[in-house]
Amino acid sequence: MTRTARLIGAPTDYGANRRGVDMGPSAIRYAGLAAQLAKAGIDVEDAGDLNVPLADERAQDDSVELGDGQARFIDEVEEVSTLLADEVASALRDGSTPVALGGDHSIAIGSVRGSARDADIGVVWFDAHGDFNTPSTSPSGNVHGMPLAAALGIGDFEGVEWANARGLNPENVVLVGLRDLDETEKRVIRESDVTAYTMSDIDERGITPVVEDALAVAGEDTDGVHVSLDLDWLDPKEAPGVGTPVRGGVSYREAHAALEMVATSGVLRSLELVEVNPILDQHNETAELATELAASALGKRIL
Ligand code: B3U
Ligand code: MN
Ligand code: MN
Repeated sequence: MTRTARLIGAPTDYGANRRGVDMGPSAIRYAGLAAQLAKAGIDVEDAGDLNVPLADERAQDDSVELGDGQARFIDEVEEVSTLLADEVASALRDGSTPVALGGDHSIAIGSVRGSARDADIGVVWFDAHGDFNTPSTSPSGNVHGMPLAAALGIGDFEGVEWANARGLNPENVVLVGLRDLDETEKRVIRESDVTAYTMSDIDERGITPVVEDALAVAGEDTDGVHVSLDLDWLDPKEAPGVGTPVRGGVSYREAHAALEMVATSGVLRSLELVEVNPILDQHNETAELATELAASALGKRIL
């Protein structure tokens, strides 16, 4: 059966410390995502963009308490997450594969929650960062460094209904390609039951075995896997247009190999592309890369 991808734009940067990622959905659409997917034999629907609160109306005092810590723009993040969770869940109910276009990585709170609404899911998180901070451990207060802790209800996020993803067990969460973690965040990851593969694991074992394991762990006893692709997973040479570039990321070929494996595994339930920052990009190449990688994940074949 042909897959139908439903694009859902989440033009928000409330979770990030730099402006610009709110233009990500436009940049990715402009890079030709719909046309590329159609060329690859995937049916495409475009649900348009979520109605994100206007940044110009941002509160002056952006730091909000949550639990024992601080999270910037948490009310706006909640609003966007709630809208996105509904859109993702309804795409799935209609038999489509939701493809959320960020936006900063805080949108994952909504996409994971939406994907888990009617199912038990796993998550594969391709990222330089752990995104495992809580408001108490975060050095920045930026929610894009917290979405996994939020979805799993860790620390200050315990019992925060709008953020927690009910059908998600930490045993089915796998991080891939880590290379920039905060000290306390490391401890929170180690104390959790998630699986984390760093860039060192990829260096030692190669991308293919690592991603094979990641998909197996995420998919075990679940109804499908949400794949979250932070473009800063790639080396900044390949993906310069991201808010927080970190040297030493995966190559163009490694990224395609990984996302092609996502397609062949058959477990993909929902996908998101985040942290594309057109202001920092060169000729929209990071958005184009995001587009190509989405096509690979959704089943584009070379031959
Ligand atoms: N871990 C840091 C930095 C960071 C996380 N995610 C991004 N940056 N994109 C933090 O602020 O939590
Ligand atoms: Mn991230
Ligand atoms: Mn990142």
